[in-house]
Amino acid sequence: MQRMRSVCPLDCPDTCSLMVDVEDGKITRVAGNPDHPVTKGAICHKVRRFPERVHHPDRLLHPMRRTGPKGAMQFERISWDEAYDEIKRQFESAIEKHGAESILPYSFYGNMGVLNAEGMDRRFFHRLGASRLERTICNSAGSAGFAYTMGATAGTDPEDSIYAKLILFWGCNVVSTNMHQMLLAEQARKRGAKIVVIDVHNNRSAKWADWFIQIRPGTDAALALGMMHILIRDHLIDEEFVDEYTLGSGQLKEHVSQYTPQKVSVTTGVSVEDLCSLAQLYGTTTPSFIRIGNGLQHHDNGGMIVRSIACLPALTGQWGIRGGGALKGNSYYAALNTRALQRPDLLPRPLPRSINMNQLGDALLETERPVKVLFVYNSNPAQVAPDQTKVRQGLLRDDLFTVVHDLFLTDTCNYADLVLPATSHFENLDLYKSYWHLYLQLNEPVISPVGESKSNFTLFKDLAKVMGFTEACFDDTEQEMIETALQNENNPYLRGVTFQTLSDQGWVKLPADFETGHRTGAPTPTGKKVALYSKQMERAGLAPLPTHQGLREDDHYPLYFTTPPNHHFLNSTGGNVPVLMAAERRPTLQLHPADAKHRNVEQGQLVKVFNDRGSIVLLADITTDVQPGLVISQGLWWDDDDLGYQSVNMLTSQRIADMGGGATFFSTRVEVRPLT
Ligand SMILES: Nc1nc2c(c(=O)[nH]1)N[C@H]1C(S)=C(S)[C@@H](COP(=O)(O)OP(=O)(O)OC[C@H]3O[C@@H](n4cnc5c(=O)[nH]c(N)nc54)[C@H](O)[C@@H]3O)O[C@H]1N2
Ligand SMILES: Nc1nc2c(c(=O)[nH]1)N[C@H]1C(S)=C(S)[C@@H](COP(=O)(O)OP(=O)(O)OC[C@H]3O[C@@H](n4cnc5c(=O)[nH]c(N)nc54)[C@H](O)[C@@H]3O)O[C@H]1N2
Ligand code: SF4
Ligand SMILES: [Mo]
Repeated sequence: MQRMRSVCPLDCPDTCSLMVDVEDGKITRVAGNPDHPVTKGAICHKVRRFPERVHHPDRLLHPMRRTGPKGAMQFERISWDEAYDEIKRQFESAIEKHGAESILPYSFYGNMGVLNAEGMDRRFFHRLGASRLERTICNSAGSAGFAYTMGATAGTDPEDSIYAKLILFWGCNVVSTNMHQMLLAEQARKRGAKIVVIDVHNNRSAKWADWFIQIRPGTDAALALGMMHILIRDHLIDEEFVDEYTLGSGQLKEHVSQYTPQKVSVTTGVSVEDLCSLAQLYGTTTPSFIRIGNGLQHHDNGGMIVRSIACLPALTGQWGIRGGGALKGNSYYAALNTRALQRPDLLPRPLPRSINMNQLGDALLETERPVKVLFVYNSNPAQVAPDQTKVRQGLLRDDLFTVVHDLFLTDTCNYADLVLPATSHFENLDLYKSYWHLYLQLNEPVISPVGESKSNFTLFKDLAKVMGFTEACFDDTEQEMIETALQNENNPYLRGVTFQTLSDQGWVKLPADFETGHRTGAPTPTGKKVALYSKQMERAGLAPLPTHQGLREDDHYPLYFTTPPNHHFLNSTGGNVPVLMAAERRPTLQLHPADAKHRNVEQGQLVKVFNDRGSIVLLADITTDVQPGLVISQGLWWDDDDLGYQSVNMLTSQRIADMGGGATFFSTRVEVRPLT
């Protein structure tokens, strides 16, 4: 038995360091690395069960070609050479008849490795001249809102949150989605901190917190503005900090006078009493730390919600105090040399069109400038993309050639013409950054590729040769690419970080300094000050001051429908691992007793959930964990014909959020009826 170091590749903020046991070329155990300062030996159940995923009996072992109609999951084995020949033929034919823009790559972060998620693939598709994809399905609205306010997606070092005396988890289900932030908050709690969760439902984190504040969907900006109103009214502002480090405080003070506690209470559903207590607690506790989640920004007004919350720490002078501040995402600190890594200079001029990944359905159904070849990797769009009725209608097109590179026959493979087997990250060399903690980590392979599987890196390097691309960048080895990526002169935090140190130590902590980092360092577009009033937003046609804006979904359907992740899957990853499925039991619809009674729905009954976009069947779970007017289904389950289950994204919209081209999954409205 050999015990080796690895990194968790999943799209999870924690980016854990792993210790992996390998026997006879197989992984027998995955555990948390006890030496890693953030992981500290603890990992989630999902990844402890990774041996069952990596050596799953359904793991794809060789390329396959479709033999039946689309949607019938009939394939025959072919060789890699045959697969490459076919891809080349399809690319060339699409380019000749419709131009290279008729080829669309579709990928996300199924594997967060820098080379495999946003490295050789980018070089390849840039050189090909394919349509560009805006990868906006996850955090882009909120990150844009945070950056407008703070100047960058840079917040508090989460390791410092142990010093906080008050922690707000705002639209963030940490117990399930960021477990090491929960463990750090536990340490803070032992030192006397109070933990508050602000959420639309009483989720696992709300149950663990000291105080749960239930809020109506999409009204968090109003709550933040109500807090500002009270902070100003009760003289709880750090005037010195505000004068020195913010812009537009006069305008903000005048603006928030309209957000009276009574008015905010009506909008948010939070009582005046709770609102005042929260504002006073926030205004009188130092250090205070806000972990801003992704859930609250999957809304029409998601950018503005995060932008509004991001103003709070500046008003009470929390930046520059160890343990104070806020964190939406920390990707800024680990900014790599993306120009060298991804080679955007290989793109043709004029630049190819760019397609928002949240509007895949429309893109596939577009006939003027059609997509003729869709190339999917690191993602499962037939589950995760909104408005599945349209997505699947598009995927079913006979004149669309679809390639899917994955480890399993996902629901997307169901529509593929070619399926290509992908390695797991345990089989690759790659570099990992985190969008939460400040460690860069190197992942070296611990087993050889399973079957004939290839990494994304190898696949796109091979395809470059197949297509006859002669640029030297397609000869790079993994190590060369990592070395290139680390050379970013514009990022002082990367100075001195080398492949060798990463290989020797496994990780390096980026030396972000909480004092200079935030008091003056955040390179804001408004002269290194926190933009309470944002001229940049004004220029972009957005409200320059934090503002509550309503959701845009047609209110023809009475119930809000929110579909956040569950505890045991990672998006749709893990939805085919029996032990994880068993832990989640079944896809359910949680609804409040009043809403159930009104519709004659009984506990455990099958219900139809529908709107104009589609209709799905779920098992009713009647509970006061949700508020009246809101129904919740957790987790992105795989389609199951026996259960009659289809993706919750049948009901969600391709509508784009107010900023960053973000997704609006949680602004959906539906009606529910007992299934007859
Ligand atoms: N176990 C597990 N962990 C994961 C994932 C997973 O699928 N499973 N996915 C990973 C990924 S890709 C991401 S982006 C993160 C997401 O993790 P988080 O940042 O925690 O975001 P969500 O879980 O989407 O939503 C958090 C909470 O916000 C609530 N919410 C919805 N609308 C609102 C609102 O208007 N206001 C407020 N205050 N709350 C609202 C949701 O119901 C949910 O309880 O988790 C990562 N980690
Ligand atoms: N209704 C609703 N929809 C949502 C969300 C929600 O909360 N509610 N969350 C949204 C968010 S925040 C996100 S981030 C997206 C996530 O959407 P995706 O990124 O598509 O996430 P997954 O469903 O995990 O699919 C990742 C796929 O990549 C594959 N994969 C893993 N490693 C590799 C590799 O090395 N190579 C290749 N080729 N494939 C690999 C996995 O097997 C898996 O099938 O979903 C979004 N969709
Ligand atoms: S999914 Fe998240 S918590 Fe689980 S092992 Fe991976 S990084 Fe750690
Ligand atoms: Mo995400």
